[in-house]
Amino acid sequence: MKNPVRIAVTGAAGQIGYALLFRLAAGDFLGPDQPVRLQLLEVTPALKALQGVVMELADCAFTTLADVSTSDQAESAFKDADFAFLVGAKPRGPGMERSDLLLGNAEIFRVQGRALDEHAARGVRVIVVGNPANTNALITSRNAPGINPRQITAMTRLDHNRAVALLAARANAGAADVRRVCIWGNHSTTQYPDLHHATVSGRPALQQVDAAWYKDEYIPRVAKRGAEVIAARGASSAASAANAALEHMRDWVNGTRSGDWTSMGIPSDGSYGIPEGLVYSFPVTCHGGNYTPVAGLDVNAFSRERMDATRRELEEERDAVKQMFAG
Ligand code: NAX
Repeated sequence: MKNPVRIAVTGAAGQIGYALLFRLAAGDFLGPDQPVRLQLLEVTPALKALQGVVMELADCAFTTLADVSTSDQAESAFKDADFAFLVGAKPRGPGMERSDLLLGNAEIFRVQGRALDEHAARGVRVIVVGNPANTNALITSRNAPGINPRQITAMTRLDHNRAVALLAARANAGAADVRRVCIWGNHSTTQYPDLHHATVSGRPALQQVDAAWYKDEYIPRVAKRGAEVIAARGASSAASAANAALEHMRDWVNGTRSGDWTSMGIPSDGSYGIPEGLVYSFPVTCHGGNYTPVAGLDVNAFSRERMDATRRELEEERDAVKQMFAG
């Protein structure tokens, strides 16, 4: 057995936390030979509920779970962390404007960015799940000057997976037959699921579905799938979100499959006209523990319009939380 790696998870007593922790502990992330230490962060009132989750983790007798610690202090949860899943965030309450949500969560990620900067391993890889995920990732990064901004990413993998699944169903194919779907932009309803480069069973996806369905049904349905789940389940996506977070991190570490890519919210390198540093979802390939945005894709007028709309929303979010950036 190897030395344990340290995985910090925030919002660990929440519903995504409940779906995520058992998979991390079972070795679904780093494999059956890699023990993990889970370092769980919650707000003080949720620590009791978290103890119940810790008991259940113990009751699984996972051979890959070396240790579990809990805390309401970010410094303690992020100590020497190799990976951090930033899931915890304030939900949007009744009567709350999007701007209130932005600022309320901005404070959480400002504090956590500082704590990561001071206490996490220098090579820590971070995924921000808590909404608004892209902008929270930007705030985290802007408060962690000692960590390479490329190591702080936002989750759009759930949107990506939804896009793959809905395309596969329409084309009477399986998810494994679908390649090169991508999500551009924000994890919000302005996101742009792009099928112009996608294939199903090796043939262009847009030759297998009609253009009106793509534009009028598919794009809005992927973007609003979260609301569809809430309407049916009475609660927001949890197991699928946990799965997506795990796959985002696993592909980052182990690589994307040959001939395919995935979608990750990453600081823009300036390509495709997206301002440098904005945390925007791009198609990426992962190899050797690193990710690389896919370069040189053709962007037609249809795509350009949508990529710019979601870019504008992210710029507005960034401008609304600027006071949270250090320095
Ligand atoms: P829950 O409300 O079930 O759990 C959130 C947990 O975070 C709570 O237990 C809460 O006590 C904790 N928390 C709040 N502030 C904290 C802080 N400062 N430090 C540590 N813990 C804190 O929400 P859940 O359904 O688990 O969703 C978590 C977040 O993921 C939400 O912001 C949600 O909007 C977001 N999502 C993001 C998705 C994405 O694709 N990026 C999809 C799924 C999900 O909606």
